[in-house]
Amino acid sequence: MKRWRNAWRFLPLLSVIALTLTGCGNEQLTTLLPKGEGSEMQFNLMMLSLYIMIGVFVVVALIYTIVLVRFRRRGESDNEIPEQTEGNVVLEILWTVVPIILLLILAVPTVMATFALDEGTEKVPEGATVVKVTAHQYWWEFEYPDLGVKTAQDLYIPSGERVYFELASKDVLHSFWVPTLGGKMDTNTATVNKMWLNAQEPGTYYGKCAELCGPAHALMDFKVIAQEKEDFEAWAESMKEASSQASTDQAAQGEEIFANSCIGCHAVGADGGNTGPNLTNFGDREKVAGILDHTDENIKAWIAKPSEFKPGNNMPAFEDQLNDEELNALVAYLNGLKVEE
Ligand code: HEC
Ligand SMILES: [Cu+2]
Repeated sequence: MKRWRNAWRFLPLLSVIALTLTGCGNEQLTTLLPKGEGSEMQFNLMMLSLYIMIGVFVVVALIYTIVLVRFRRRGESDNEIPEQTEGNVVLEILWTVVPIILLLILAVPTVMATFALDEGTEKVPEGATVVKVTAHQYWWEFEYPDLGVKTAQDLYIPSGERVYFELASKDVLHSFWVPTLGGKMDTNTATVNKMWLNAQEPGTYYGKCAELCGPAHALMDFKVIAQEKEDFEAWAESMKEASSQASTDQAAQGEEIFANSCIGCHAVGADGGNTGPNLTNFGDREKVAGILDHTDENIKAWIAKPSEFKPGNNMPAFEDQLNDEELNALVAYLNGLKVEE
């Protein structure tokens, strides 16, 4: 008895741990604060099963407690054995039928949601935005085939409508996941997987790779930037017209270095390779390589030695080839690559 009384002393500690852990979330990266049509459907299914589980738990715990109290042995002299029952038709029907009903309540909406989440992916409705997503170790490429636009890291979509995705991978298995909006779905090398997302409000949502894909898997982050339809269309328009014209001498020097050392892997506008992320709107990005704060220092550090930040990634280090002045020139050029004001 004494030992149990002492156990209560841990209650404050447990509450502190619980409170601290509730702070370990990010509202742009959670399934529990859904901001998308798909994630809301999934959240409702989760809550439905939670309520059913709580209901079952309460009933079972209640019966358990009643039996425990009512049929307990009352002192030394209590040697009476309660009435023994064997087989009870009513009870057996009850505990067979009730779970069947509960499973039906769970199964019907689950199956319906499963089909609803796949709706339209085979035959995309007229006028909908389609995005081809290609996962690479360890970055994301986004192409809008109908708009003739390509970008990376930041996925721009119109809000308030379903956007259709064709998901594939360039190298190994990855998985595309934007917890706040819905998903997730694997990206494969041989097949194209399809899904849609619908961000109900404009905003920035975080995405992650959800399939272990190599040493920098945990750093394979991206962002979804959902905008009002006209803002999105304006963005796509300016992406098409984006010019890589350097505006200062320093940036012009950077452009030249870029044309010599980088363009084979990185495209700006329509020109360049796609071994690395398209940098047409690099200056608009909040992060460098999806993970580092967008500061001049971080850009330089990244170009000098990318593997320092993302182990095993496919960009070579330039620390031995470029001096500080050249790195500064590159930064000036890269930061000038903007399409948004
Ligand atoms: C062999 C191909 C290759 C070359 C050459 C190359 N890169 Fe990269 N670069 C990559 C890859 C791959 C990534 C993506 C790394 C990752 O996130 O896993 C990348 C990422 C980047 C990023 C981050 C992009 C973003 O969207 O945040 C910058 C900036 C960058 N490279 C600049 C340069 C510059 C400047 C040069 C030339 C000095 C250069 N790269 C040369 C392959 C290359
Ligand atoms: Cu991955």
